[in-house]
Amino acid sequence: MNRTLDERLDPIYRDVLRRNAGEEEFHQAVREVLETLGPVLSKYPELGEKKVIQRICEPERQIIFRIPWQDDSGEIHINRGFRVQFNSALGPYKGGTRFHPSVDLGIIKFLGFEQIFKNALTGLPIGGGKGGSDFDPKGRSDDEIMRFCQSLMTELYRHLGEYTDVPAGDIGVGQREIGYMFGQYKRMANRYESAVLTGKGLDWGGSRARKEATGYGTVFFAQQMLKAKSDSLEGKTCVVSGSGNVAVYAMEKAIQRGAKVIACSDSSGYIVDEKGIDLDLVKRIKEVERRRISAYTESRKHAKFVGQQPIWEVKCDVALPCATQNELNGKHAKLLVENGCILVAEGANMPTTPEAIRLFRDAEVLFGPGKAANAGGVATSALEMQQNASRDSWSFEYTEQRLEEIMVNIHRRCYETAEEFGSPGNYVVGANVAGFLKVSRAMLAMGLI
Ligand code: NDP
Ligand code: 2IT
Repeated sequence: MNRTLDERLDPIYRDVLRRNAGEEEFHQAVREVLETLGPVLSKYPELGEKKVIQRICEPERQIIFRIPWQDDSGEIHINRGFRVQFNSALGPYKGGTRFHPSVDLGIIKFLGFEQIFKNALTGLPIGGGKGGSDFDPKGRSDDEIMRFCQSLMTELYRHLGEYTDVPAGDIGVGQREIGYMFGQYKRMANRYESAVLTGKGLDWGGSRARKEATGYGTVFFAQQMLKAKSDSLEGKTCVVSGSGNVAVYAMEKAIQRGAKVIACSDSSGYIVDEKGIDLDLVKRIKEVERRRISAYTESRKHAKFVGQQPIWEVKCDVALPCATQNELNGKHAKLLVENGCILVAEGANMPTTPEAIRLFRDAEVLFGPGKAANAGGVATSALEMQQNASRDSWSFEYTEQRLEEIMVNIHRRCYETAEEFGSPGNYVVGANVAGFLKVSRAMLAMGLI
């Protein structure tokens, strides 16, 4: 990765800045990819001539809509909904839905942009998209969540379809929300179209291992990175940020593969349990009771809750950021490096700032970017679509085995591509270039699209 963009890429980036003013996260995601594409343009000049990069940076379609809904007291609220249909060269738009007060167009565009390359890396037939709303689900009742999801889908359903656009979950959206959205889609479209959403419940078209897939996949990817260095997870101390869907199942698989997980967090702070995190307790607090992570210390008295401090100050061998974008900055990276961390794999999307990535590279810390390391979630969504298409449902063991094979293949593709393009060991280069080449080839084959 070069900090300065070469003369072919710099004008493209400037144009992205000009056309998408104020969308900082989108700029960051685009820049990170452009920084790795110089050698690709040198090897394949036709990609430059045909302006493939410029085309990829422009979403195919962006939908912004009003979501009116009523809370339990009768008060009316207006939220904003987004769906960015970024690229459909490889398949229907595919990507999650985020409910968080910070959501705006720039955040959905950064997520949709990264999704294009991530989905390409899975090797499965899925294009890239993302959606969400600035709705804050915290403290809302089940009924309020249902009314909100129904209102959102009343508008969005006309833009979806198993061959068009297939949303799933992300921050603030899990199986409960997917259920409410699926129910409303079914009413509006008058179609039981299972593969229009993924992350469904097992009784109504969901896939086994989808819930676990992103976190498990991140750990499978980390294992492959270690294996390439003749090392393993066995006995490693591990710190995982977040305590949502991705974090919980990253912790579960890390523990199953012999690591000791000692800390996790939510937006109010982190807990450290030097005896090893009690995962059943975390699941009960977060999945069943929907409480704050600080409640952990009520049952495990020796554990400590630390508010207002970064979890990255906890000494560890392996760090898995699984919460949100830009949660691990240069200062945090320095702490991790000083404390002897040897591997960082991104369960979240873009959790590591560009400065932190640079510091990890300089210190030779293994770094697995989200596009590759967290692709297991969307890959298993594609497996859910396969099961829906054949009206079948696979066992947990078989689905997990498919997931692990996919993660091994993604790792191999990134590793080999980084070598081929002159940056051995640089998974950022490997993931960006391998994903980009796959999408570009499809776009060139389809003419000027
Ligand atoms: P969840 O909503 O289940 O959990 C999110 C976790 O991150 C919570 O612990 C939450 O804490 C914390 N968090 C969220 N926003 C912030 C913030 N602004 N500051 C600090 N902490 C925050 O979401 P997921 O686990 O599904 O998603 C986590 C990350 O993984 C996201 O980056 C998402 O895009 C990415 N991802 C998700 C996939 C999936 O299949 N779900 C697939 C691939 C990537 P709190 O409860 O306090 O807000
Ligand atoms: O960021 C992601 O890859 C997701 N939130 C999952 C997308 C999906 O369609 O399963």
